[in-house]
Amino acid sequence: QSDAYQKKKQDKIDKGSVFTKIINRELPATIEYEDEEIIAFVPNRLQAPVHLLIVPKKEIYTINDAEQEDTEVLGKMLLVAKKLAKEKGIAETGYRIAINTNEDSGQSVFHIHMHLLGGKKLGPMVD
Ligand code: DGP
Repeated sequence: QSDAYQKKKQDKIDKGSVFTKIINRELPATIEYEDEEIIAFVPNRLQAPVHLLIVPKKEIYTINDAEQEDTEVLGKMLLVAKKLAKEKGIAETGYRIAINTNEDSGQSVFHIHMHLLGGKKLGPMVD
């Protein structure tokens, strides 16, 4: 990681994640799913006609920071993605699930989130 990225990342971690603010209703968002452990909402910048973020309420910074005890919630996030894909009508046409990690992926929020993307023919995974 570059020094600049590392510094920005640490600043964001120290401030607390924007997703925790959404969970605590300190920031508005269009929430599409919520249970005790997981929330799903529409991102503030759509990258596909259907785009949702599936987020564990536990503030895990990156997948690198996930631990054995997070196994269950990480698995449940996939099942929430599946359910939302069906509800949004993209289960059969197709969709992509992605988790960005650190600088080369462009991760900008340091609270694990699964992107659910669909509603059009998606471009290549890597450009
Ligand atoms: P990533 O690049 O993987 O870290 O994606 C961050 C995602 O979070 C991106 O889809 C935009 C979204 N996002 C960032 N800040 C906010 C916010 O304040 N509200 C909402 N709804 N989404 C946000």
